[in-house]
Amino acid sequence: MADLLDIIGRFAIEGHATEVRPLGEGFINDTFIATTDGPHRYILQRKNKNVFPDVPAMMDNIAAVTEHIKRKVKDPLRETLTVIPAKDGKLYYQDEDGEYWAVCLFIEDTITYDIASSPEMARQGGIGIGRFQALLADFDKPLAEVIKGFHNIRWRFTQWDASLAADQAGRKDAVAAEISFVEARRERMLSFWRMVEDGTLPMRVTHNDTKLSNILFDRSSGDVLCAIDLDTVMSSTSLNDVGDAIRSYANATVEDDPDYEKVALRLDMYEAYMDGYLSQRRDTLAPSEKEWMAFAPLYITYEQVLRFLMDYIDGDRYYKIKYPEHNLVRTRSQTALLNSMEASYPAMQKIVGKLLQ
Ligand code: GN1
Ligand code: MG
Repeated sequence: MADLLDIIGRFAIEGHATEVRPLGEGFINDTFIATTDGPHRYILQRKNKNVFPDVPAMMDNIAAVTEHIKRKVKDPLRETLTVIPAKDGKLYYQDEDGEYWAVCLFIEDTITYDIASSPEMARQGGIGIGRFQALLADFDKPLAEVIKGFHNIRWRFTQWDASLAADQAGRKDAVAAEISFVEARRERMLSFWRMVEDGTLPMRVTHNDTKLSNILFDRSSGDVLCAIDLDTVMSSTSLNDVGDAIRSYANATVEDDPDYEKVALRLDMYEAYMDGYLSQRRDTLAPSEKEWMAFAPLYITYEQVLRFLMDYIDGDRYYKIKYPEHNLVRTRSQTALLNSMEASYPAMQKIVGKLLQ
């Protein structure tokens, strides 16, 4: 492992770092927290260069978006991330092995969660992403597409077809049932995405990774503070942010629970999240966004099933895994969630309809 104290020392932090230790459970990057003899703690991340082909462009996106937000909020050091540049002014440091590192301020007195424990927490989460989108509604600089076709199911099918054809890990036959589940929904999902392609659904600045654990809550008030993990901030449909959030907030359990019986969409959490989100966005959404709002969680959960299963078929090359069948368990757990969402879809439509009245 690289010398973490040396690496953090390359950044324009206040004081000197005294200790650096691992933090959190991200699937993609390696994350650490650095204690210093100065006033702040910092987050140090090794950005995954297999996932992010252009880390400098990604950091430019993050800096541009956070600076925009900072100009609008009361407490700019708490209500969004603060990127700390390297001492040479770059937004990252590249070590001798070619690895990219980035630093931001650690926001004190905050907490993150993996499962929503109350509808109020879900409502706060909805407010958080609604506010994030609202603050960026007038952001007019171009953003780099940090991951090609990230939530574009047409592109995902291109990758999927190639994965199945290659069957690199020889696992395809063992997951025939899971593959059929994906194939049975291909056309429905493509027809949703077509509305993004033809402009029926507008493009907006979106977060694209809105799961509950990417939201900071104020430890004392319990109120939402801000969205973190801004790696995938890009242009997309706002519906994806809602869908990806519901995938975690409204799941009765964690996304990789191997006890599939425990997986279920909780309509109380769904309603609370949507109430919070729409409190910030109701007046600015296009009619098409309102019309397709309830479908968003189905689309993004489907995409997640496909991505987990594709990674399993590829031999676990994208997501970090904790045990050999982890990606298969993730696939099945998210499949159970999608089944539950499909059963609840009429009820979700009713809830959105009521909230939009
Ligand atoms: C990844 O980086 P992290 O752990 O917040 C992934 C998301 C998935 C999520 C599944 C860049 O998010 O798209 O939804 O795992 N991020 C990337 O939990 O692929
Ligand atoms: Mg992430």
